Amino acid sequence: MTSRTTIRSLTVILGVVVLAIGIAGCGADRRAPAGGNSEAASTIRIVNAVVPEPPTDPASAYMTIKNSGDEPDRLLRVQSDAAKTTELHQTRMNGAAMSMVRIDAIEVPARSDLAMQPGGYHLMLIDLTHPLRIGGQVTLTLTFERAGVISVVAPVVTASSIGTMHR
Ligand SMILES: [Cu+2]
Repeated sequence: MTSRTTIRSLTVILGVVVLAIGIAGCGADRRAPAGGNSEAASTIRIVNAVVPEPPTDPASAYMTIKNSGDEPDRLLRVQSDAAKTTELHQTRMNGAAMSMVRIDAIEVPARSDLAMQPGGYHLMLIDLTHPLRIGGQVTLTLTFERAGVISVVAPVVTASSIGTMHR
């Protein structure tokens, strides 16, 4: 599909931009327990984390971030064992055309849920370290401004179960 090719080249361009900006600070040392879906004693909880099986590199990841606290929080960065680079992305409408852009952070308002889903926020896993197949798992380590580091394990699921990628 040509749209996929477009996405691919866009991703390459974005990757170059990221390299140019230079993301430092990729050394999350504090490892939160990766227990399926959530993190105890935190105002931030991650549920429904999934990675639709990608036809090729890159892959995307979706989840819902639940903030039970009285303060907003911000997802600042994500690392994964499955990809050399993980970016925060947002799909936007540009007139009739859809495109995705890399964003610096995802704001999670107080006492609310933020759903990452096709057509909106998502994570982009670029330069996969191994092929992602249905039934596999991806560990995602998320760094929040207030809640700190939270790890989740996202199963690789059929792409159709979450809708078309990047739409
Ligand atoms: Cu993307």
